[in-house]
Amino acid sequence: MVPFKMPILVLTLYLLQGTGASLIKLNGNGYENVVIAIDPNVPEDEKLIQQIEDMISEASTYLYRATEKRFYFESVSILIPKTWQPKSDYEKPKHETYKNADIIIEVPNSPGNDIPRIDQFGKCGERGERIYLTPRIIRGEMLNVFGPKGKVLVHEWAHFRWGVFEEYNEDNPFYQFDGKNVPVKCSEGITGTNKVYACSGGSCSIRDCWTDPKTGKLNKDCMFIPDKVQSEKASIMFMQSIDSVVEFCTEKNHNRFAPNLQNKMCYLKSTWEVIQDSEDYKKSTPMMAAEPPKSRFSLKQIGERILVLVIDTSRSMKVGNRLNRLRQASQFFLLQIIEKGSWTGIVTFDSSATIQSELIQIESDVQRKTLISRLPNVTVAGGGAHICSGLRTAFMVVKKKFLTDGSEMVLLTDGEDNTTNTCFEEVKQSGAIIHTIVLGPSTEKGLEKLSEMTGGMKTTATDNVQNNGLIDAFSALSSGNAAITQRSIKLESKGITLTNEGWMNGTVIIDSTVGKDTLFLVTWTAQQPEMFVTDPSGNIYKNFAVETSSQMAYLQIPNTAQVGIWTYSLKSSAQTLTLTVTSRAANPTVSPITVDSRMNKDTSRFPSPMIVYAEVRQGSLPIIGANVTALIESADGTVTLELLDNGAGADVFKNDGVYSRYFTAYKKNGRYSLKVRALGGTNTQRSRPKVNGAFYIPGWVENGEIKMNPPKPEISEDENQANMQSFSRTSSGGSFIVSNIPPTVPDVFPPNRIIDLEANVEDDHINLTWTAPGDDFDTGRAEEYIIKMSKDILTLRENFDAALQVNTTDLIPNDANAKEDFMFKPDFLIENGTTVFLAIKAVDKANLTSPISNIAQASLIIPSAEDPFSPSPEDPFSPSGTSISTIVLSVVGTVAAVAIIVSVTVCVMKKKR
Ligand SMILES: [Ca+2]
Ligand SMILES: [Ca+2]
Repeated sequence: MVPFKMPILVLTLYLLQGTGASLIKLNGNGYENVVIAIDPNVPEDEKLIQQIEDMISEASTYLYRATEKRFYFESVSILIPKTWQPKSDYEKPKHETYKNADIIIEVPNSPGNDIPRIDQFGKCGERGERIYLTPRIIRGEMLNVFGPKGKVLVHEWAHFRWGVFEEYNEDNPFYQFDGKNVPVKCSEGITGTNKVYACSGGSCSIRDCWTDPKTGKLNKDCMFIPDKVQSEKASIMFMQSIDSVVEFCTEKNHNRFAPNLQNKMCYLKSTWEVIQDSEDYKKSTPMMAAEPPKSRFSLKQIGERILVLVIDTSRSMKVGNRLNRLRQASQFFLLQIIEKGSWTGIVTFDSSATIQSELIQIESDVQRKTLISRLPNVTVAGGGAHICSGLRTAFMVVKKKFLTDGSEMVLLTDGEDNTTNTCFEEVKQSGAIIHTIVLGPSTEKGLEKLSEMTGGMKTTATDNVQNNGLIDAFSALSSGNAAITQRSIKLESKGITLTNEGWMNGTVIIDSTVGKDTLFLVTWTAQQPEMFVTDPSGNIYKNFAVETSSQMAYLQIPNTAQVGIWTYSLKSSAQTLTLTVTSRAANPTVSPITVDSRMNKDTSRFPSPMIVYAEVRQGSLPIIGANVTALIESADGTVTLELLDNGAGADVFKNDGVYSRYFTAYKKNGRYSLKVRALGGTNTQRSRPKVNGAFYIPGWVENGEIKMNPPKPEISEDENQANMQSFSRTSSGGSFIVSNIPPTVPDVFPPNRIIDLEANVEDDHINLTWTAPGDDFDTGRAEEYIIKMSKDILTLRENFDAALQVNTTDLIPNDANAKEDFMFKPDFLIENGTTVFLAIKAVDKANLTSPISNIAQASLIIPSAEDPFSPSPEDPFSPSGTSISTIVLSVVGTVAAVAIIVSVTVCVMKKKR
């Protein structure tokens, strides 16, 4: 194994789990409960808090104006790290945690790399995950590059809240239009100049751009440099840094020809049109006042973790050996998952509740063992379950020492209680966070609600022991506020049912980012197996601690576990075995590789599809090239899906470390749970962070003079490319409920929308490439493709069927996610300086059609030619379907000596990040 070379990586809290759990509410016109968290690695600086408040107040004014007096920031909580000096005006957080924070203030991943960014996985109009800013941006030190911090936040907010995309294109900043190279911009009225800024040997110079005689394109390092003083007001999603820019592009001034992500993802719509389609817009009416109301702030400091296990011991918990499995899982939680320093108590309930343990602060294994000894016994099992009395008693336990605000209740139940709504108000008032773990098939809605209204996690475990669901659910309960280096990281979670005497063998990779506190946990259902673990040097470990009555055993590896491949061997009689391996970061200053996963929503009504997302990252750096598999379990069995980071189908960005896939393999109504496994091999790389956020302005034209900003810092190739290593991770992605599935499922799923269509002209042919969709979104094989072209971009979007059809008789679709490549000779002359637009749809066996793809553009430019083409005698693009005479791509007229140079621009972003 190639050892992981550690660059200077600044540690950031890395958080995905529980996202979608934002606490923001739009009340009238004001956004309430926005949570901004200062990462614990940000050096203590009290002034930063005031600067964050200033940023919000500024942003609120910009937002109000940009949205025609519709939206502003009403109330914001700022989460202050535990390590910062306490102050009397700091409150205790309630439901606000680092996990559900909307904006994180982080130290940049390499010094000087102060770039605002946003995690946005979804389609046009879908909310983003979270905004990241750095202290230097908040202090106004990046003013020349990104503009005022309040405007930066409005730009990021539009991504985050309304799912709009960038209107610039960093990789391809120019495109060809009307025979000219023009900058990608929105609106077109933005003025500036195109220049090259070249530095060598310590001196820099500004030069003119030049056109490549072969392609007709501008040279690669040509940049658009905006004028400092101008009057154009749009658009915020292009360059919010320009002083005059205070609006979004609208239908009127949107540049639909610019090949940027906004046009690609949003069907050429302007950002303002997308905002107008949002739920926020629809449920609000503009205000009258010239200025928005003032934003309110609360400062909340993270404190110690306070957690109570609230365990259902009612009669129904005897089914499927639930109570013993619960003992196993909660023992594992108390031994390994819950962090040192946490206060923990235990309450059990059936028709009434009992305190099993008051709050104990975990300082060493002594307290862990004490708590374990107080877990309910297998034989305890009373009458019906009363969840509300369990929760009330848990609140009481907390109140003896602390406020209930921000305390966590881990509610374990089979959900056989429909009276939980009787204590909703009390739960809300308590300020406590309720995590629910549901055993068995119950879909009682009250439980979801408890988690939802308090920002807690929702997990589920079936009675299928082999899937290890309950232990997975508990392992997901590491603190939402602890630094990632303190959290338990799951490397493996597996189960097997042996029908005869046999072995459960396998390997686990310990990579260099983990290895502290490594634990192997084994459970069984009948008889204790023989257990061996071997480290990479061949040393054998047999000294498992055995809990015979709980049918479990665990092995703790002392110090830091050796990097490499560990093997385990369990010899057993016929029964079900499970194996779980967890560890913690090896180095308190190096972020471990993490995998976080979730579905795009918590509930789905058939036939609405769902999407699985898994983020594989080290700190903020994406890990690409990993094998990522989702296991989606229901009472009816487990479906396995390979997740892809290919920028096609469900996956919006290629190589951003977010692996995605559609899930449509619905079987029965009920509760499903998600688990994701990620394996890193020799193809795995750490990639540069995805740039998705405000544009880095290269410089300004001021009084006719060009003033350049310092060039954008880059992470060196070295740090990215050389870092290959193997790792294994397993992540629990929570649970979701599906309803309305008919007894026999018809084909209602079309092929997915193609979002990576590219066009190239090669001699007299047009070459198209894209990623194949499947029969059902990104699974299976489509039946046929329909390709259309037009000189008018809107004809393709609005009237696809009527546009000129490309003959695709010989084009047979490949399996989903394969690369498609199709070359054809158009039956017409492409005039110099014109652009043709192309789009594609896929059709499945049930004759269901995908939405129209992104629109690719192909342009012909002959540099320095006056007008080598005469006009085409007839317009082949007329939708009347008249037969088209064959016109050869040729040079007409007197300038025959001019070489024909055919080039192409493409209406897609090349996502080489
Ligand atoms: Ca991706
Ligand atoms: Ca289908």
